[in-house]
Amino acid sequence: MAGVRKVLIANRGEIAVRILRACRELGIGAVVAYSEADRDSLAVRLADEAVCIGPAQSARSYTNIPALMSAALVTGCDALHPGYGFLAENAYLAEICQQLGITFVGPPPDVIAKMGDKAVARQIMKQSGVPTVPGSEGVVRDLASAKEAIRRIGYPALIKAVAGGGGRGMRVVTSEGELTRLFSIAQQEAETNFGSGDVYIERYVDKPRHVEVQILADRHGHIYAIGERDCSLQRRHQKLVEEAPAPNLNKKVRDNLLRAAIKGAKAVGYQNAGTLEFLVDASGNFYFMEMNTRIQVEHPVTERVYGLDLVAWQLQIAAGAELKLDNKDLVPHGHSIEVRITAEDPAADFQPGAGTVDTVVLPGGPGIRVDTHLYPGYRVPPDYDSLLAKIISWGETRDQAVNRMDRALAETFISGIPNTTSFLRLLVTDGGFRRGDVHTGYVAEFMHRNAAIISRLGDGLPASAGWNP
Ligand code: MV4
Repeated sequence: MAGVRKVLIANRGEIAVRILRACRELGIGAVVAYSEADRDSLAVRLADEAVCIGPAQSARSYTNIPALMSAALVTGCDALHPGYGFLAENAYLAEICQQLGITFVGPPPDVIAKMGDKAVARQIMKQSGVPTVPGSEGVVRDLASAKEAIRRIGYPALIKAVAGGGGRGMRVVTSEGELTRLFSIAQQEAETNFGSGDVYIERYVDKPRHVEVQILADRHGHIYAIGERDCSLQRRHQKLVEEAPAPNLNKKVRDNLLRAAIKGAKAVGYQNAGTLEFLVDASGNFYFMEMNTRIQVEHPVTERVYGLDLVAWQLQIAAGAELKLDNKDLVPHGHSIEVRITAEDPAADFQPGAGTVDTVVLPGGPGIRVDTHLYPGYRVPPDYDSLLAKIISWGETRDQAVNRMDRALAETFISGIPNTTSFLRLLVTDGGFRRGDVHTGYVAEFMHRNAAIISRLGDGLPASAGWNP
């Protein structure tokens, strides 16, 4: 056994607190690495030990590998947990950890590198029989090759920039005429925006759902799919709401999806916690998109319906423990929903805000969990992502989970900085969401339908009926 006795938490915000809690659950020591901007953070205040790794700018602190490694070595850590974001999917960090004898809490460096290259990941999945979106074999260089590729896959098709990502650099074409007009424009746009004019082509999946499968794999060959999450409610590729299990997913489709995910994870020699993302169309066809080699923001909904502590398992797996689960452990119990409260102003096109938190009233009661780094008087630095709190509800049924989320959001009150609490309450009480009628275009449609209400959120108008300040 590698053994893990003291972990460097190479992250900030709510996930640093989450990792710290997992360390405490396991009786492992923890050191919080923090930037100058995070000196007064909750993670630092709760930590046994904390070490400053540099200035606010993340390039000089949270993504500075020498600074992190020095922090780990001087504090005597034997493991490093990267959380999500920052260097969580950086193969070099995993590699350097290995060389310094520090256990990286994640998969081996070569697995991170392979899954980090989207073309390589897709190729490996395709070869091992995991469905991928039908498309061109690699880069399409000219119009003639584009026409040829689309002859096989049909219209509508999607031109994607190789160097794009996060939904940027995609162009739908619905006919050969449109392709002829747009192909060279798409190449030029790719060159201008991403520094490479390389594009490829895929069949366009209309109104897909984003469904992802949670993988947990130990270092002894045990590998499990811990169910799926639906993360279709996104705004500009930022997730707003996630849930487990995915609503209205045909049982056969679900079984095949989980089987495919296990097959893919086995094919890459996966270890630790990871996620395979799929697009699922209205007919139940699913296609591998990418694999995330980290713990994800939305992991709590899986924890809630499977009764597992995924972060604690990440640490135990890294320490060499065996993970043995029965079929009965792999049956979800009830339904769980997460919303992400961010420091953005929904009435001002979600403009991010920073500042000092005044009042924080967090929800509780049956079926509610809150993961947050907020406390009254906390100053939200402008330097990092805007996540403030995750509220996770649970119910025996999806309806109960939605009702409890509605109640929880009504109880929630955060003042001093803009936040999305009332917007999220409006969203989760919307009719389509209530029916589980979700897809990746849902939020855009919802915003359109509710533009008048959303533009006045924050004026204390609707959706804040619970807490009277
Ligand atoms: C697609 C697609 C439809 N058809 N590919 C957006 C982010 C990137 N990871 C993949 N994305 C998409 N790829 C084909 N062939 C629709 C999307 C998409 C999307 C995917 C997942 C979650 C939210 C999304 C929102 C808009 C578009």
